[in-house]
Amino acid sequence: MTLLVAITGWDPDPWLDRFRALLPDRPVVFADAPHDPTAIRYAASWKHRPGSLAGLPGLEAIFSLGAGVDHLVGDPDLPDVPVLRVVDQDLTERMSEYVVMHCLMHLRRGWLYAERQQQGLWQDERDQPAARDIRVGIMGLGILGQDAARKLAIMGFDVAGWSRSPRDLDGIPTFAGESGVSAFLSRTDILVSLLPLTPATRGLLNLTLFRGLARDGRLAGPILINAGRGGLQVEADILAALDDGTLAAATLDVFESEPLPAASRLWTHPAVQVTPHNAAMSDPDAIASAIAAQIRRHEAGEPFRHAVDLRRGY
Ligand code: NDP
Ligand code: OXD
Repeated sequence: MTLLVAITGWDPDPWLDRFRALLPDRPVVFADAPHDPTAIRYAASWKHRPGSLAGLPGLEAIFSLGAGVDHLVGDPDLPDVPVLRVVDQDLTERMSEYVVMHCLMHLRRGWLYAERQQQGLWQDERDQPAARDIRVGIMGLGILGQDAARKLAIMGFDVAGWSRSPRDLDGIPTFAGESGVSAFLSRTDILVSLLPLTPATRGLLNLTLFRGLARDGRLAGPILINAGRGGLQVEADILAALDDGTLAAATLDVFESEPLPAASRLWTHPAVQVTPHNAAMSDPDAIASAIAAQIRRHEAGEPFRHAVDLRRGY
C-alpha cells in the first residue's frame, strides 16, 4: 500500500512529512530513495523524472500535486492507470487572489505609483477608469477561471470568458471554441490566461491573437496576464507586441523555460511584471489532505474524483 512521492524542482520534505502524518498506516517513500517497486500502489507527482513511474506493477493511481497535468501527460512512459488532478479550494482561492490583484494593479496603476514614490514624486493621473469600465476576458473557464471570473465581477469588472466547450456562468457572457474567439478578444482590455497546456493551446498567446484584442478600451492598450502555463505564450511575440504598442503591459507568472533565464528581456522590460510561477502554489497541507482523502475513498470502494482525460490533455 506504499505511496511513492516523485518530485523534482520542489522540496520533497514537507510533502513526505504531511503524507506520513496523514497516512500513518502505510509506507510513504521518496522516489529518489531506495524502495521496493512492487510495493507501490499510488504515486504523487510533481514533474517526476519521465519514465520513473514505469515498472510499478501494483500501481493503481497517479496524483498530480498541482492543478496542471502537462508534466504528467508529457511522459511517454506514463503507466495506464487513472491520473487524478488537484481541485482544491485553497489553490483556487490563491489563483483568484493573484488574478484580482494584478487586474487591480493595472487598473489603479500600482506600479507607476510605486515608481513615483521611489522618485519622491507627488503626481497623480487624472484619467482614472473604474473597474466597470474595464473588460476582462478570461481564457479557460475551468475550476480556476470560473472562480476568478466571479471574483472579478464582484469587484465590478466587466468580465467575459472563453472555453473549449460552451459554459454557462450566471451573468457572465461566455464564448467558446475557434468560432467564438474573435468576438471574445474584441471585447477584452485585460486578457487573463488560465488555460491548461495541451497540443491545442501551445503557442496560442501570440502576436496574431494579441492583434485581435480591443483597441478602444480605457487603459493605455490591451494587457496580458498569463498564469496558465509558459508553453501557451510566444515570448518573442509578447516582447514585439509590447514594443510596437499592440500590448500595453503584461503580467507573467509562467514562462517557456523556468526559471526564466537571466538573459530574457522580460526581466527588465518596463511594462512587464514577472512572478516566479507562484500565482497559486500547491500548499502541502491542503493538497496532501485532498490526496489522502482520495486514497481512503478509493479503498472504501468509491470512485476517484477529478480524473484527467488523457486524450484531451487536461
Ligand atoms: P480546468 O481543467 O478546470 O479548466 C481548463 C479550462 O480550459 C476549461 O474551461 C477548458 O474548456 C479550457 N480549455 C482547455 N483547452 C482549451 C482549448 N483548446 N480552447 C479553449 N479552452 C480550452 O483547469 P484549472 O482551471 O484547474 O487549471 C487551469 C490551468 O491553470 C492548469 O492546467 C495549470 O496549467 C494552471 N495553473 C497554474 C498555476 C500557477 O501557479 N501559475 C497553479 C495552478 C494551475 P472546457 O470548459 O470546454 O473543458
Ligand atoms: C499547478 C501549478 O499546476 O503550480 O498547480 O502550476
